Amino acid sequence: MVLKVFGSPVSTCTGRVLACMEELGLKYELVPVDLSTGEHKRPPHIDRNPFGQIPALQDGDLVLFESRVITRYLVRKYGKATDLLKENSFIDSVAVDQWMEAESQHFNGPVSALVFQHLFLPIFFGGKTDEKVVAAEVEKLGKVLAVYEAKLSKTQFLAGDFYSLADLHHLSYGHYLITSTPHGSLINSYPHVKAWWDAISSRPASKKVLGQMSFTR
Ligand code: GS8
Repeated sequence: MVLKVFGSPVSTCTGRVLACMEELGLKYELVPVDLSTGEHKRPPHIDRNPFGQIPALQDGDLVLFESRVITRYLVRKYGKATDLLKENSFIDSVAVDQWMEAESQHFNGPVSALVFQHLFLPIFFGGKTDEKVVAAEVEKLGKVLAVYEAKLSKTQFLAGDFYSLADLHHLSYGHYLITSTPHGSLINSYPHVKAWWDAISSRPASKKVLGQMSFTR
């Protein structure tokens, strides 16, 4: 039974799942869900994700939503060889948990707000970038990246000297921050963050997924 991902190749949360699948070398089918027609708010998609969002994963009879849960499921079920959760080491696995949480609690907020202001708001909602919101989010992101810089000056990747889901979870929003907002230079202003970003975004699995993530305006 082939794994099915319901989503869109340009969606950040779908991209998170696809990057994990590529990293694990899994075969999958990407089943498009068209947000522009509201397909995500109606059956059958609303039965896959009761919050009416993408992505969702179907693995046989099991259907899951929440991209960061789907990646953990995939690593636990199919990822023993790569072990992107480091579950063979209690201490390393806790470090992965901690930095996965840092991504969702600290990095995701300001970065997704900036991507919304510069990319999604103008192209999908015909809105105008609010520079006051942008300034506040840039300040928040700068503080987060200063914490990342301090950590990445001690270890090559966030959880340690090994690539993990904690790093992978940053790929899609990091990509849009760099390609679709004027604030990608924030990454470059922190040398260890920049070296980390170059390392994680140039992995073959990352390049394959991020290469599909662009919008024509
Ligand atoms: C968020 C999903 C989400 O925001 C996850 O899976 O990680 N915490 C969830 N999906 C967006 C597309 S961004 O990739 C979405 O479906 N937006 C449409 C909507 O909310 O109506």
